[in-house]
Amino acid sequence: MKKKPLVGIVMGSASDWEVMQQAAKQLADFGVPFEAKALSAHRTPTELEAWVKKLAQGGARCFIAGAGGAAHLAGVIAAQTTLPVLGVPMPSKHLQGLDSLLSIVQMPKGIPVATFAIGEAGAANAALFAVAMLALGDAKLAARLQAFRKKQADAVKSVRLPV
Ligand code: RP5
Repeated sequence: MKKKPLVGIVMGSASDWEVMQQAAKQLADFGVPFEAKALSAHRTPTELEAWVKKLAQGGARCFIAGAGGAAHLAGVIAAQTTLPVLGVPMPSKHLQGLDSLLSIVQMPKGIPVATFAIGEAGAANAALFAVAMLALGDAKLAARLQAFRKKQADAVKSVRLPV
């Protein structure tokens, strides 16, 4: 039987998948069950609300939301749930994602969204942050996260420069 999603990954458009698949890949690598969906704060607000409710009631622990331009997706989700919402700004055509970043990061006091870097690094880091939160109550996951960090450190330490 398919495991219930612990993380909801949502993006404003199918065109965001190219970036947001980094979040999905990272969660899959850690064995964290997730559900990924394209839903828009502006174009499908009713369906978005129903999906957030469904996931929250089903036991999801946080949401990762990627959107571009006037990127209200993460904020709109945060308005509907007290679960942590992690926002990922998409690179955009005209302002290279600065519009997305400012739209996501400038939430009004009282409704927080944790905002990550623009693009692929942000998508992967949002997933790693979700893993870190879940690892607080899951020793096996915490050990996997430690091993992941060690692997990165070892890769840096093994570098031999040609001098
Ligand atoms: C936003 O507008 C989406 O998150 C996407 O980043 C951007 C462009 O959307 P499409 O025109 O590809 O549907 O809502």
